[in-house]
Amino acid sequence: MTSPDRITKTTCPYCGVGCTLELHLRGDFIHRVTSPFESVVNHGNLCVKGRFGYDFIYSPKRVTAPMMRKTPQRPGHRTQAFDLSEWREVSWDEALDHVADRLVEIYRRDGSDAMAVYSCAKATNEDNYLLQKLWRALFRTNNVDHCTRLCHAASVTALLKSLGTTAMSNTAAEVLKSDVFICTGTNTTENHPIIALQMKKAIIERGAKLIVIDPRRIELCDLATLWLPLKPGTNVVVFGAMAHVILKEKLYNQAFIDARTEGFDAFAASMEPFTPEYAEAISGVDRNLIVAAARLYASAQNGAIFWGMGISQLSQGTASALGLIHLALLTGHIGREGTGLNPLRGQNNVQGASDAGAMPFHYPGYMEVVKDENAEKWERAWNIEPGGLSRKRGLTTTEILANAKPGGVRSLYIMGENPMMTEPNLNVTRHHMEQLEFLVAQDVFINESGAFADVFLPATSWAEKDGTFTNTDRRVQRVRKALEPRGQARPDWQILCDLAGRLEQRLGRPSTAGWIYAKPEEVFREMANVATMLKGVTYARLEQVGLQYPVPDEDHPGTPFLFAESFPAGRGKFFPLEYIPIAEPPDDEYPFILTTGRLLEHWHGGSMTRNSQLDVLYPEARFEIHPIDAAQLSLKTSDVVRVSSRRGTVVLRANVTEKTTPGVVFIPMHFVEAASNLLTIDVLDAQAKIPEFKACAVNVRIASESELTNPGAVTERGRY
Ligand SMILES: Nc1nc2c(c(=O)[nH]1)N[C@H]1C(S)=C(S)[C@@H](COP(=O)(O)OP(=O)(O)OC[C@H]3O[C@@H](n4cnc5c(=O)[nH]c(N)nc54)[C@H](O)[C@@H]3O)O[C@H]1N2
Ligand SMILES: Nc1nc2c(c(=O)[nH]1)N[C@H]1C(S)=C(S)[C@@H](COP(=O)(O)OP(=O)(O)OC[C@H]3O[C@@H](n4cnc5c(=O)[nH]c(N)nc54)[C@H](O)[C@@H]3O)O[C@H]1N2
Ligand code: SF4
Ligand SMILES: [Mo]
Repeated sequence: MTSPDRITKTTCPYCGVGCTLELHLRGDFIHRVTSPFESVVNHGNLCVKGRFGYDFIYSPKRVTAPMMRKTPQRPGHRTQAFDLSEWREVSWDEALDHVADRLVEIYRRDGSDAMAVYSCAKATNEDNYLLQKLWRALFRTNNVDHCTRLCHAASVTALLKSLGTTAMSNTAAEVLKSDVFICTGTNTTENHPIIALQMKKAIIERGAKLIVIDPRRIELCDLATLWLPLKPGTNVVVFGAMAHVILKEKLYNQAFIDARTEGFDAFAASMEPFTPEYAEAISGVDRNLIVAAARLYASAQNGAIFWGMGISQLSQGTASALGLIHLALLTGHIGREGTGLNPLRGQNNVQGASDAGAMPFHYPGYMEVVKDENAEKWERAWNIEPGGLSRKRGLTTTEILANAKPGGVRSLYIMGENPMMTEPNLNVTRHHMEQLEFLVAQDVFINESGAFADVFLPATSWAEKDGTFTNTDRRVQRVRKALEPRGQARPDWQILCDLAGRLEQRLGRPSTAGWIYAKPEEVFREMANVATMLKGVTYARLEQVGLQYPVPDEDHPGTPFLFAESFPAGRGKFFPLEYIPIAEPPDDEYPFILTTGRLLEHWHGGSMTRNSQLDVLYPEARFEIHPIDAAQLSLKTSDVVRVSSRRGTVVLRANVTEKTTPGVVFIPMHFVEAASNLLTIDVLDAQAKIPEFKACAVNVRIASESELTNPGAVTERGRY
């Protein structure tokens, strides 16, 4: 093997586990990725994405020069341009001046409500902090959001309501101290593979017992003591029935309930109807399995709960997450090592982007925008006149696009997101995108959304910049520059500072010198001085190993688990719950429930992994259907099927597999040729505004090979 001329230690750009990477470099090329055995998060283990998924940065499809559309785009007539011949390469000055001119023109004409931005959970804390600062400080709007809205929004809403905080309560590796744990709505082996390794170790080496509650036969079922295969969207009933059993059999922890919670009586009364018999009728799970799961979890010494998108991406997402929080409050399985409530965060830096204030209701550090005292703190920090910052909650991602119309949102700036693959009901999303007056995309690739833009600004990837990411267990870790930027690409934070200077000038806002930073470390300091949970985090301290916030001062060692003494909300709150079925149940015309999700080898809309060698491992979308259903349709693996919902159609090859359950079919979300979001429904959870990605009704017809070029495709081209 060729020896490297240097090795750069950094953090994986894919998932929220936050594994440490060592990039082995020769000149300009990463020729190998390893991980040090002593890495705290992953002990030298990496999944296929961390090990082999880095090469998208060298893809010939990557765009590394600023670009402007040749044909001016008009609202209502905006089109997608994938072919670079439809773009004109321009200088950074021309691109940024144009962006500044157009944004200021729209702001002067239509005011703050016309301005909106999508921030980026792939980018660093520093990038995200600056983006929200820019729109808040200069355009006086809170219309700032990012993919967390499509992700754990319901978990966050439920955790805030009940406990007063949002992050995972424990360190993922503490599963090794749990004797019983629940995995529900998380396909952990594919989506958080290194945490799944720790779970397997807990079971195999430490004898822990696992309860899986999931409609699909995910890999962890092989190691589970109990698997409860519920129908999609019936979480509230199953968790309610578990609570019912715990209440009826008096398996709850009275001392904990008395000392640490409130609202128990009303909650207990609301659980009366949730008998195991009723739950079996609604969810399809054998009542005995529900009783056994309740007993096993309640009788644990250290019971932990891990969950993912199967909980939050439903119109009853908030209620589903509350159902889990209730189980922990009932049994007192929280506030100790190896117990707790663990929503596994998805993107490498979704926790950090949220902490950094890339959200419409909160400043950095979860300070609510509607409260004067919070706005005043940031007015002082950003040298803004008193009363200058908006006290009005901004729009969420889905609301931003839905408001793209005259009198509503007119300009959108997208830093590293791809709504044209990742929002629900893409035909409607496309219509909204077309209505925008001005659209900027700042990304590594011109993705399906950037193809609609007026201006494309080339950002560097994680390997070409410095900064920090915050992983799923609140661990702030360093990202280190290993390579010079490709072409003319620039780090997000630099692009934003350059743009901000131009905007300040045009807006005539007092120059605060607030946009001049020598390095990301200075950006981090500015944020941590006000967002006090990060106060004790410094780059110097992160040099060796990450720190888990809260870190209130520079001597504080970090906080591996939360709630030992109390909850930020004081007492943990129970809420009465009722069950509401999914918005679109199956019927004669659309007899299957479609659930969508992920594959180990791919990432969301595919910009990164489909431009990587990983695409060779899993090159084509597959439609998963159970053998019983396949037999009725006379369908075999590799046959071509046409799958339709009331909103759209995709054509793809079938995979007949017991990984799914009868009546439930699955399409991964990664493939533009068969974009699952053409089918999904855009109903939202009323409280968290998260779409119901996990359940809609579809029908299935056998199709011919020639139909494989997708009739409802969101893009004109086959793929990147
Ligand atoms: N390889 C890879 N890894 C990733 C990602 C990726 O794109 N690719 N994305 C990252 C991101 S942003 C996220 S948010 C995470 C997501 O990680 P997961 O939450 O594991 O993601 P999904 O694949 O959406 O799987 C959700 C699980 O919920 C189950 N489910 C579906 N409906 C229901 C239901 O009604 N009730 C219950 N209890 N379960 C249900 C599904 O069967 C599936 O097992 O993954 C992260 N990791
Ligand atoms: N049907 C269905 N839809 C879903 C889901 C589902 O389960 N089913 N899950 C939802 C969830 S949980 C999530 S999190 C969303 C994800 O939704 P998105 O965030 O929209 O998806 P990504 O494909 O991860 O988009 C990230 C973009 O960032 C770019 N990028 C990478 N690094 C950088 C960088 O350093 N700087 C900049 N500027 N850009 C960068 C990539 O090229 C890519 O285009 O999808 C949601 N959509
Ligand atoms: S588990 Fe997540 S962080 Fe670790 S290597 Fe895989 S994708 Fe990267
Ligand atoms: Mo996510």
